[in-house]
Amino acid sequence: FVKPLDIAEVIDCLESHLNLSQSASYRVLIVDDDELLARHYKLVLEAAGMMVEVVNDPRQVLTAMDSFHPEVVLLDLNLPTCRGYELAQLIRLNPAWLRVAIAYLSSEQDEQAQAFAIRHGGEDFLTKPISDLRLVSAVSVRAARARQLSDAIDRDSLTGLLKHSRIKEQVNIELQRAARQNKPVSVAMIDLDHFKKVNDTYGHPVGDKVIRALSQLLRQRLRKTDSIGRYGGEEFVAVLPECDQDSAVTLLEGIRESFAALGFSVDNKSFNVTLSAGIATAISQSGDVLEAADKALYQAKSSGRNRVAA
Ligand code: GH3
Ligand code: MG
Ligand code: MG
Ligand code: MG
Repeated sequence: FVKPLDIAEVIDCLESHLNLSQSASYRVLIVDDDELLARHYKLVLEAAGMMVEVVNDPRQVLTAMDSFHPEVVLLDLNLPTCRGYELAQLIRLNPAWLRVAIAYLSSEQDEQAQAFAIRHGGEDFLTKPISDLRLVSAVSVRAARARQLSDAIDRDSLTGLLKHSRIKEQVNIELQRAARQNKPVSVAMIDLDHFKKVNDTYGHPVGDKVIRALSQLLRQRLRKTDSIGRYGGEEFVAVLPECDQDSAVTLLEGIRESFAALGFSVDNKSFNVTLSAGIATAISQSGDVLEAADKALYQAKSSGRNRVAA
């Protein structure tokens, strides 16, 4: 005898085993011409903390992919103007959507038809009718997996911060957004001072700890909408949307001070490490902000280190 589970229990269970959480708010795109049913799925998934968009007309799928950036796509197979697997194929043609998990959610019972669909772009076949419980479990497991893979590609393993290429991309995305909205965006380039000496004196593993400590501090201090990347070995880039130069300087001054006050210790010896930061702010689309931040960082270094320059 197996005790029937309720949704709350399953979500609890998923949270503890897969490190899922409601705050993860996975993004799910539902493609189904049955408006009522799609709305029901949406409500169920939203109740489990996910962000859901519904597309009833297959012609709007690519636009929704572009604007909503789903992590999981649930595709109906029988649609008015096409078959679901054709949409799966279309999605798979674009490398930008490589990481999206595609599952069919259809009342198709024929195994041949299901297998055919799976050979054409989707990875999985969920059959209707589906219980709320099955839907939530199936989608959250796939979303968690998709995000894990995505993070493995985008994030640095020592710090969990965005890798070089991704943070550069993020700078451009935020610059474009800022120009569109006519708002400022600031970029900070942060570099540890005399870090070679830290490694030479205390060893590379201790140096790694210092790098991790700074990344943790940055994560704590920055906003949810900010992005942080490990730009190089002991060099970091923070992108701060809707943050003007004065606010960016104040923020980085606070971080600089807190970091300098952090004590590290090895074999009863304790030491401190400082950082320097360069800040550049773009108001409307202007020159290379990263380059400007780098120049400011150079200023901070050459005028004595342990300071913020803009
Ligand atoms: P400056 O104040 O001018 O920045 O001096 P610096 O010694 O920090 O100079 P530089 O930026 O040239 O040196 C960076 C050092 O950081 C060199 C490298 O050994 C060390 N480093 C880079 N990546 C890592 C890492 O992942 N772990 C550790 N422990 N050290 C690293
Ligand atoms: Mg249908
Ligand atoms: Mg350095
Ligand atoms: Mg450096």
